[in-house]
Amino acid sequence: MSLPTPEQMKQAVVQGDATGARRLASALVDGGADLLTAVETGFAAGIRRVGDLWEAGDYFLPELVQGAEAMKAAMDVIRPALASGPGAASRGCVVIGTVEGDLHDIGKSLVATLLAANGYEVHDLGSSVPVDAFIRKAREVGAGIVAASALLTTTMTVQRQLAEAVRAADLPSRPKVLVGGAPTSPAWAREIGAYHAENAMSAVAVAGLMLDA
Ligand code: B1M
Repeated sequence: MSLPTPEQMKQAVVQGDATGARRLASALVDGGADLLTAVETGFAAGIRRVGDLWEAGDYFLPELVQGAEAMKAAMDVIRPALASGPGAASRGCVVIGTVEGDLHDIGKSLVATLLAANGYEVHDLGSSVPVDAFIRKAREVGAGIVAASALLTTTMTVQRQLAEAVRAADLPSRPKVLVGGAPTSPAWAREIGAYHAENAMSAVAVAGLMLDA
């Protein structure tokens, strides 16, 4: 049986077809596909297309929500398979979340999954996480990395507050801050004294560099 094509995956999300997206995701897992590439070229391309249609005024909020639900349905099938990655021994401890006021958690969850799959002990606080909650958890678990996602230009400023709060908290584990999400950039990360990763795969590489630095 042939594997689903990126176009089929993209269309399932664009059409908000959660059942179809779940079925395609199962076929990818069962067929031994390269799941990260499939997500990026298929389902994620679909959700970005939904965002473009919404921005153009062709889609309204219900279609945006349906697209996100289809994407999540696929990720619910794919995440456990991605999570069975190579690493077993802990390479470091990461506290991750999407910043307060921001409900976008698909990209953040992908980053969390890949970090866990690559041997990091990951504490995922979810979305709309207050700065205080990041700090409390980082203190509790002795995190080496505090990782924050932001998808809105209005919420990326919370990443600056977080970076400042982490420095001010003077935690015994001296965590470094990693930021990411569509509106962020390496220049933004430099400005706020943090590290930056463009996507989930590079987050794994950057986390390694951060802990070695
Ligand atoms: Co929202 N939304 N949304 N949305 N939404 C965007 C972000 C937007 C760009 C759409 C658009 O206008 N084209 C726009 C933001 C505009 C701006 O700020 N400049 C927008 C808006 C405006 C809004 C609302 C305000 C809409 C409204 O209510 N009027 C509202 C805000 C709600 C809130 O958060 N308070 C809203 C709501 C929603 C939904 C709830 C419907 C849904 C989210 C569901 C969910 O996540 N559970 C949603 C969605 C799905 C999107 C789009 C279409 C897709 C986001 C996504 O999941 N992408 C998005 C448009 C777009 O991105 N083009 C959009 C797929 C994901 C795999 O990619 O998240 O970029 P991404 O993650 C990547 C990288 O960025 C990186 O790695 C990931 C994997 O490669 N990365 C990191 C992410 N986090 C990282 C952290 C790291 C490292 C890398 O280290 C810590």
